[in-house]
This record gives sequence, structure tokens and C-alpha cells, in this order.
Amino acid sequence: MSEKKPILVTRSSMPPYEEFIEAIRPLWESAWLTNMGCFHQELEARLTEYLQVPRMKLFVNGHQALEMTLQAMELRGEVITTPFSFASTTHAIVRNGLTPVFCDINSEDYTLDATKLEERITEKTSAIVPVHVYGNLCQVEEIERIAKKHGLKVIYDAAHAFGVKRNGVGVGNFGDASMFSFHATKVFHTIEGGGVAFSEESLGTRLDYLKNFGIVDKETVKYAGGNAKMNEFQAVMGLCNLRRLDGEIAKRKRVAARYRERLSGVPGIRLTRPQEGVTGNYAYFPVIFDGYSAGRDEIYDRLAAAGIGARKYFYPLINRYDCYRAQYDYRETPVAAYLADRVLTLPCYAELEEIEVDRICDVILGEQE
Ligand code: T4K
Repeated sequence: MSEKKPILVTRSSMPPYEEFIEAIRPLWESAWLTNMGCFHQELEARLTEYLQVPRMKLFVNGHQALEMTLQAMELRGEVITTPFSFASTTHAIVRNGLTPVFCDINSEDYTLDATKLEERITEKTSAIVPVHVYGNLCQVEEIERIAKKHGLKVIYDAAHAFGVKRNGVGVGNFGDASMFSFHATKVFHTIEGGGVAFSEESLGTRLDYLKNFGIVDKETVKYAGGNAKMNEFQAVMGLCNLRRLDGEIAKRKRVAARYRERLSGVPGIRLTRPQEGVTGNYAYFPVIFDGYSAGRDEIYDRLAAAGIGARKYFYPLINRYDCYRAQYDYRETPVAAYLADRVLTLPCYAELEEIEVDRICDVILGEQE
């Protein structure tokens, strides 16, 4: 039976129904549903602990978390980022009235190529927004060395990197701030949701104001803020999911291991090499088809015909979007352009069974009945 079940690129982890219902019961008693209620406060504290970061603020989603962090830093001019990401990364820069400047990525882990960073810096540059894409850690030391030399802020898009550690240090400790996404499709989710980790206390105060219309107190509005508060239902979902998170990541690890068993060493199929000292979260399983007997698009179509929804994350590149292509030339980021045409992210989630991973691999390897 399970052989015929459609498989999508991911599937939200759900807490047991009764547990969630029981956990939201107090909301009917208090009728306090949003505006930094007690569950919001509890989740903020728990996540600060789980991610081992000095400070953390929660948001309605990851995008608003990033957009408001850039606003809180009062950046000006140009911000360097990569085009190999989800739309959100560049949009957050543009929606702050800043100009994105695209730096290429490296072909090992698809993060910003720090050797090409300095040539993108001008006197207008105020910050760098690198992306820990697929949960791969950026070249943090080199990026931060260059940032320091030029007096630039570093804000990581860590949407994919929840729980990732290097030599025991949580990923949210790098740079001036790191944005995490808690979207339904992520390793840890609050339905929609996001958070920012940082160390500077005054940044936290500004983020609190900005996500609540810039209101400081009942009679003082200091900033032109927006509304980006996480509500209590989201926070409860997060608290329930956090209890099971380590188990969910362990299950994802088994999925990734099975893919590696089946696909490693196949000529023309390239898997991401695990990074030294990095404990991953197995958020995504990207595969590069380069010189394989079939191209990426053909594999995508074959999988789709078999009811398997792999995704071309991240194709097209952001600098090829309708809204950006007039200002940018994607050929200036050739590695990103090359990989975007060849990458496919395979289904990866805790509930994915080994038999389903095998079915996916059979289709890719042309071994299905
Ligand atoms: N930066 C980066 C690098 C990001 O990847 C993202 C988000 C952000 C910033 C912004 O963070 P948020 O503001 O979203 O917190 C999905 C997600 O919506 C998006 O959060 C994510 N990146 C992006 C990579 O993937 P779509 O358009 O591909 O989603 P969709 O609706 O096609 O869903 C993908 C699959 O997930 C479905 O085939 C089935 C499964 N799914 C989906 C939903 C909505 C579930 O199992 N449950 C669900 O509720 O963008």
C-alpha cells in the first residue's frame, strides 16, 4: 500500500493530537491569545536554552524576523548576500530600502564563497547576509574576519540551521544576529514562526518595539514598526514540538543515511560532504546531478510521474527573478547558476520510511519495476 502513497518534499512533524489539545486548554481560561503571552515567554526561554544562544526574540515568521533585524540595525546602502536561497533573504534586504549585492557561493556546501566577498565590498556596504543553506554552516571565521576589517554587520539567514552546532557551539552564536525559521516545513516548527538570536541587549529592545508597531509604552511610539508577534497557539505548538525534536532529528538522520547508502559513489550524482565538526539537523537532502545519465529536470519529471515531489530548491536563482533580473546579471554568480540548474532536494522528513527512501532511489537509479 505505502508503495503508492504520494511523497512530498517534506511533511510537518505533528505532536500527538491529545497533547496539543491539552496544551492549548489554558488559552480558553485566560483568553490571552497573543502580544507576548506566557507561552510566548516560555518558548523564548526554552529556545534560548536549546540553541545555546545569549538572547533570542520570537516572531510571527522567519521572514519578518530577518526584515526587522535589518531594520533594527539601521543599515544603509548595500548589503551582500547570495542568490542561492529562498526569496525571503533578498526580499528582506530590498524591503528595507537597501540594495542587495550578490556574491557567488562555493561548490562544496553552497554557502557564500568568502574568497569572493571582499571584491563585492564598496564604501556603500553596511552588512553581509550569508545563508546557512540546507543547514550547512557558512565559512563563519573568514566572513567575520572580513566584516570586522570593513566595519560591517553580519546577519546570518539560519532559516535552515535550527539546532546545528559546530564543536558543540550553537550556530546562532556567530555574527551579530542569526534568523531561524519555524515554518511548518522546518525541522522545528511553530506552524508559522521565526526567531532571532543575538548577543547585544539593545538590539533585543529594538526588536521588541519593532515587532509591536514601534510602541514603547502606552503613550510612546518610538519607531515605525510593524506587527510581527508570534501568537500563543504558535508558541504552544513550538513547546509541544520541542519536546520531541531530538527524536525527530534522529529519524531524519536515518533517512539521510539511507540516501547516502543508496546514492553515494554513483557517477554523476554528487552528495554534500558532511562538514567537519558540525552536528547537522538533516533539514534537506540536496543532490547535484552533474554528468549523470539523466539531467536534473528529467529526474524531477520521473519522480513526479511516480508521485514523488522532489523540489528544485533553489532554482531559479534570486538574481533571475522577474523582480530583480533587470538589475542583475546571473552570470556574475557562475557557481550558483551552475548548481541551480543541477540541484534537486529529495524528500526528507522524520516520518519518511526506509521503503519510501528506497522507492525514491529506485526511480533515480532507474531500478523501479
Ligand atoms: N530564508 C530561507 C533560506 C528560507 O528557506 C525561508 C523559508 C525563509 C528565509 C523565510 O522563513 P519563513 O518566513 O517561511 O519562516 C517553503 C516554506 O514555505 C518556506 O518557509 C521555506 N523557506 C521554503 C524553502 O519552503 P514552498 O513555497 O516551497 O512551500 P510549499 O507550500 O510548496 O511546501 C513544501 C512542502 O512542504 C509541501 O510539498 C508539503 C510540505 N508541507 C507544506 C505546508 C505548507 C507540509 O507538510 N505542511 C504544511 O503546512 O516554501
